[in-house]
Amino acid sequence: MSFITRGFEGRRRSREPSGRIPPGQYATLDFPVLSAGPTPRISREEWRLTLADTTGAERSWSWEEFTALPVTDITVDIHCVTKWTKLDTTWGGVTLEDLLAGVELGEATVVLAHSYDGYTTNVPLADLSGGRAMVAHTYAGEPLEPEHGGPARLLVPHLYFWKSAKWVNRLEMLTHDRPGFWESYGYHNYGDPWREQRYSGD
Ligand SMILES: Nc1nc2c(c(=O)[nH]1)N[C@H]1C(S)=C(S)[C@@H](COP(=O)(O)O)O[C@H]1N2
Ligand SMILES: [Mo]
Repeated sequence: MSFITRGFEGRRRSREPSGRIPPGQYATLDFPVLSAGPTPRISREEWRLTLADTTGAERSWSWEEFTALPVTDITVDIHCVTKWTKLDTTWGGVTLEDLLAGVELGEATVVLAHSYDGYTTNVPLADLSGGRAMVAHTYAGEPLEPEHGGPARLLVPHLYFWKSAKWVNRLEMLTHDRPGFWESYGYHNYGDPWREQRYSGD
């Protein structure tokens, strides 16, 4: 009799189909919290989301106005540059398409997202179209927790997760690209996990 050791792996690996895990990533069931600083506590009463177009004109939503906008639910995989991937996360929020409806985009090509903690990140406007991005206020059917960006965060799941600004409060339309926080510290300007664009030069 022999012990069958075929298939033994010293390290437990994900049984997920490898086609869903971008290069260099591993799947996790945890939801790690990654923030550059302390979690800002923003009450729904004081919360506002402001959108500034390229002319400098602004429009803003209170929590009540924002949550009255049409809600879209999505299930997506998220990929952090620190190498964890979390499959099948479910979110509810307002797609950028719904948010930008009626906004004069002019020559804008990029959105610079600003957050309550001072964080910024830049995302091409094209990547926010087609229902691929939202300002999310719900995670797994519950109000988004402060640690994960609540009351609301940007969610751009097809790019590395640093592009998904937590505690977002301002979306600035730009005609010329400008790096955000991590982008100016050497992270890739675009951040496609499938092309492993972790750092500038990748
Ligand atoms: N406002 C803000 N947004 C942020 C960050 C941050 O420090 N501040 N960290 C980014 C990084 S590097 C990652 S990986 C994700 C982590 O999100 P999580 O804590 O919900 O996992 O948020 C991104 N959004
Ligand atoms: Mo990150």
